[in-house]
Amino acid sequence: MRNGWPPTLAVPDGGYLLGGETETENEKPSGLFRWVTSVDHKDIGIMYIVFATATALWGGTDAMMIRTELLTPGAGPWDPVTYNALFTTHGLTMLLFFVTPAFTGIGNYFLPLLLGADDMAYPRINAIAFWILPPAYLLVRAGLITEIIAKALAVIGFSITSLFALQPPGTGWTMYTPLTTQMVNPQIDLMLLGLHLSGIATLLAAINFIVTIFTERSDDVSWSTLDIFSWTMLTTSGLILFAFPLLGSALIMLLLDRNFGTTFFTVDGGGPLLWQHLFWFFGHPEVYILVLPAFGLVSLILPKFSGRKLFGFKFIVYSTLAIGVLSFGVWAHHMFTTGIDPRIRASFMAVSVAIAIPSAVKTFNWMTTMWEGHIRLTAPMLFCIGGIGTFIIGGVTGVFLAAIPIDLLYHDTYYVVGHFHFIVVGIITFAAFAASYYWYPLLTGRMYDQLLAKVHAWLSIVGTVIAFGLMLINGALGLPRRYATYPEQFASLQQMMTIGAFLIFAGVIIWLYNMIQSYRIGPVVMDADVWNLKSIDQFTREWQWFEERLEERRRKIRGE
Ligand code: HEM
Ligand SMILES: [Cu+2]
Repeated sequence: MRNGWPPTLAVPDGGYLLGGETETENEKPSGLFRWVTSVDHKDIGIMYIVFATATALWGGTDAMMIRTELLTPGAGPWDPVTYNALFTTHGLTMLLFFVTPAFTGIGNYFLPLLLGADDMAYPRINAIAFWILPPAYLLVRAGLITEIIAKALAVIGFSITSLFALQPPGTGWTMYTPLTTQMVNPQIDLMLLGLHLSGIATLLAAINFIVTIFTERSDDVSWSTLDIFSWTMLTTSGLILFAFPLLGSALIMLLLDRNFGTTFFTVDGGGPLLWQHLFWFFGHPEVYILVLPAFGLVSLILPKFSGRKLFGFKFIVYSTLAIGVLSFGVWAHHMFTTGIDPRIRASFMAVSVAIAIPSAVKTFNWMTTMWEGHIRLTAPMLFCIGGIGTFIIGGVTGVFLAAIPIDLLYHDTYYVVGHFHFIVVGIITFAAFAASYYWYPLLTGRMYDQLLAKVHAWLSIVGTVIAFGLMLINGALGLPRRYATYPEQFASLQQMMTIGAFLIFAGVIIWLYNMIQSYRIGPVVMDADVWNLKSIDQFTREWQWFEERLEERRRKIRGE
């Protein structure tokens, strides 16, 4: 609690959550209607974040069920069909409905503030892009929902068997053909439609970001003074522009194959490999679409708690752009074992190894930023440092996988699962958590419980290293991924992985509690310089905006 203000003025303000302090915001309708009709970038940002939190919890439940099933070598408590559905929906949910909306939400809220813009370039399209997402997600999850409804009805004596027609999809998030063309389950069609719809939403949001950054910048924000997070969002949006239409087309082709007898992916047509080429030409850029905003957040937050400016700003921007370009040239490293021409394979190996260079540039710049700095180990900082550490492990294992001889051994083992989880849970989720703590005072006008936040950070770091570190080991020992059962000798390592996963999960529960409880009763922020950024000359634009709102509110209370 900062001094200087009488307690009567101690109402939370700034941030969006209390709303209603500028003229236009006073005219907003209240309650649910406000949210459904809002085109304000801050409201939409918050809705994205809430949506992403909900889907992450749902996808996280899948993960916990997967880990519970794997506690014992045999099948159970869930049967293998359910198990297949679990890793399918887990992957799709986390990649397309959690990470992407989470960063879109953070971008929506903060980009206009960082750019000095009034709003996004197309506020209405912004709202549409968001509102497409919930129905898209429900389509992907429809099987489970109808099943629950059917079971609930059965309890009260109604039996509607057609509600059981939709089986949860067991295709894997990569939806490889010929499996996906042959499975009769109609839920797969709904899933493909849902994914297509979500792709449209993602594209609309990306176009909005690009146009906003190009046209809505305030006069004093030039390309060289554009902040690092906006740079990464711009690059990510560019990748989306090229990658997602391709996914959309491939999904339509698959739907046509399934329902109208076309032969895009059948043996006498394009063949199953065509799907893999199309899918991974989307899929590899997609992993960078997910990770670049996380890089941006680490680059933005780390200097604030290192007491120094970001080292090599220009090179971080260049490396972002380089990753963006290169990421379209490596897709076949997911296909090394499919028997594609060895000469082509070798060139994909070269580019895949090369993409580690710009990644390493970032890592070294982050370390140099911390070098001889004044490190303050707040929760956002812990998550940044933890994220850099896990990214190093994820990146180095990626370089190993990019080497064809090693990939021939490790492909489709737990090693791959370990590799990408060090990145997707390691740096990506950690960066999102770092941002949630760093900007929490700005969003809510209150402070979170800092001790709980640090406990959360440590649980996440330790849990990640246990869960996914052991996956690397188990994979190297030859345990294949995606099976509901496994040989006895892997049992103890599997159980330890499950413990690691539950540590991460416990951290998430603490985070959720902290976010909600602090919003209700956390100490009110009276001074916009929550992190003492003025002293290190890093009191950036969004905090200045926050300070103005605090002042405005005070003038109002004083009746000026
Ligand atoms: C340093 C750069 C990286 C390299 C060289 C690299 C290399 C690879 C390779 C060769 C594979 C294929 C392994 C196999 O299936 O046999 C792979 C899989 C994967 N990587 Fe990476 N990777 C890198 C960074 C990343 C990043 C930044 C992400 C995520 C944001 C990521 C996410 C994934 C995913 C999701 C898969 C598995 C896809 C699947 O089969 O389900 N990788 N990586
Ligand atoms: Cu890849």
